[in-house]
Amino acid sequence: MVVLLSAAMARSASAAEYYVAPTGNDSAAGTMAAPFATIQRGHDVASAGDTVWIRGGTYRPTTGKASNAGFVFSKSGTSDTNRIHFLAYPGEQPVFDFSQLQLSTSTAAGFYVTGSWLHFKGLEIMNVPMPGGSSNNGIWNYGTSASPAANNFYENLNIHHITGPGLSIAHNGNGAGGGHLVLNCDSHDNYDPNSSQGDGQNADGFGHHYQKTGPSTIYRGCRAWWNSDDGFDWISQEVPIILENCWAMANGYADSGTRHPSSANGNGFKMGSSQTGIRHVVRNSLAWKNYASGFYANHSSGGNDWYNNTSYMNGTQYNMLASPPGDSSMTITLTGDKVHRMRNNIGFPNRNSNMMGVDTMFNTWDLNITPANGDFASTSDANVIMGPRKADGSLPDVTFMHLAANSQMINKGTDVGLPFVGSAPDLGAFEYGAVTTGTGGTTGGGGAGGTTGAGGRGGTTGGAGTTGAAGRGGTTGSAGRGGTGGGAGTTGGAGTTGAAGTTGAAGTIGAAGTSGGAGTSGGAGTTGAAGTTGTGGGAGTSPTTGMGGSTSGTGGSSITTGTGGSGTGAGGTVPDDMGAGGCACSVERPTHASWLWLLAGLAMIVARRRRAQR
Ligand SMILES: [Ca+2]
Ligand SMILES: [Ca+2]
Repeated sequence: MVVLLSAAMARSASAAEYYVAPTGNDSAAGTMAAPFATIQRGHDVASAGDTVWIRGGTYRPTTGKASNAGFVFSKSGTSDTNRIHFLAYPGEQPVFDFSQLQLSTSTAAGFYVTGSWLHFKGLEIMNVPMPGGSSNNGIWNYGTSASPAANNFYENLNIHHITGPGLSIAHNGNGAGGGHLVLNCDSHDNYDPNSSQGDGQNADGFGHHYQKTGPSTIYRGCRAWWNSDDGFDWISQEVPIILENCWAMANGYADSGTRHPSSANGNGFKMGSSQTGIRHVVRNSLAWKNYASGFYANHSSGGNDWYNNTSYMNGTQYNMLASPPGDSSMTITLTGDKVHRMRNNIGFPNRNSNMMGVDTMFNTWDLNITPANGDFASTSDANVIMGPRKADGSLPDVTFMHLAANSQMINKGTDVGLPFVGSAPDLGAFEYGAVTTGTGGTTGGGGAGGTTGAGGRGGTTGGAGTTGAAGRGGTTGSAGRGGTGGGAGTTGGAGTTGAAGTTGAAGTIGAAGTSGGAGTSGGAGTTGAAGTTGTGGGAGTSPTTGMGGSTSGTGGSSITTGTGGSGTGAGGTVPDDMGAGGCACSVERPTHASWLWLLAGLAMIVARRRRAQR
């Protein structure tokens, strides 16, 4: 027992690091100096706790690991603090361009993930093709009872121009799945023009489906725009999901938001259709210019909690359509503990549908507030909200749809357990006067090759000083990534192993992010989420492997029949049997001497005949 324990501790303390680069070679050692060529090779050699660093540049796989996937991630970590990490090398941007990938015609993906406790960070994934009528995925996290594909951490990914959902998480079978954190990810410009289910029918930004048991998943700080179908779609999901600080813009359109495909749905947040009546949470989120509804219950048989959202210029702002389980042809009115709860939401303009079966208070329509442009710091946006994120991966600072100082929606809300400034919560996604809310800890991705790791952040900025914005992790009980943050592998040095990042403590209710005090007011980040693990620097040896070429000569296959004096054919095998493969011998012509002998013989025969006739 002691021996086993010691071995386990030793392994944890010496987590390996591998490197992948576009100029690498899968036969190399996988070191910084001699990197692998593919993330697949990194996966195949990694174990729980290890980190695979992906260097910047473009990777263009042509042959997939499987017929339906560019890369397959089937290995697993063992816990939040012992994941297998696939991380962009600090300061660099790896791009996976799957446009040349040969795929089968069934449902396929660029990244096919069946393992658990994995961590992907900082990767750009694009152009997964569509050889048949099945809509394909950028990342396809697919769990079964045998392989739950649970508890994965998707962070700061940029997924776009996929012929289907950008990030699709699905759990089939009876096994527990879920428990993911999707943090600061973007999914945009996805479109499936040739879907067998209709033009543009399946290309969501984020899809999450079919999970029946297991822990909740959190989506935080994510954006979806210009996806032909929906921004976020939880259809057929039976375990609650928490979605917060997310933005959905102009979904239901293709070609950079300019054209509505005929079968595209076009909802911003499609938070149904549960048949068991589970309750999703949707808060502090923004929907703008989506073709159909900004926020949509999609026939769910149970209500969700919709708190402090802003819905602006969507086809419908909030559509709480409910149906009995399994029968979307009917509309029902939810009652009792199944009703939707809506608080502090903005509809601009107020244009909702199917609002029976909703417990609604303190929303613009309840308060007889008619929002106007003057209520907001800005109601137009020069693509900033679709623009680059901040250096730490959090959402860009915008004024779009933030409240103006004299807005009639300031302090008009009610306390739903979210941080607020002033005498009461405001309406909408953005509390007036609050310092930009932290998005929670990001990964301490440091220590690689001597680069100092950026520590995990316990909320990037503090909430308002007066209220001491509480960490949000605790309110759901599942944020769980607490504030202490990924520390840093501060040393790293060339070829030496950097110190591992420290593990973020679990989020607790109201816990402040530890490093959230930047700025004048200090205080805590709203989430206090995580830093997972910073990992250390890489090892330095670099044996290179020579590739021998094998050259085999081939002989001539035909043998010419000699016509001259030489009777030997050249090359090839010379069969003894003249009947096969050509003959190596020549046919000799009679020589001049033999002609003379022949003539002499004939003369003798003629002479004999003449004598006999006589
Ligand atoms: Ca959809
Ligand atoms: Ca307020």
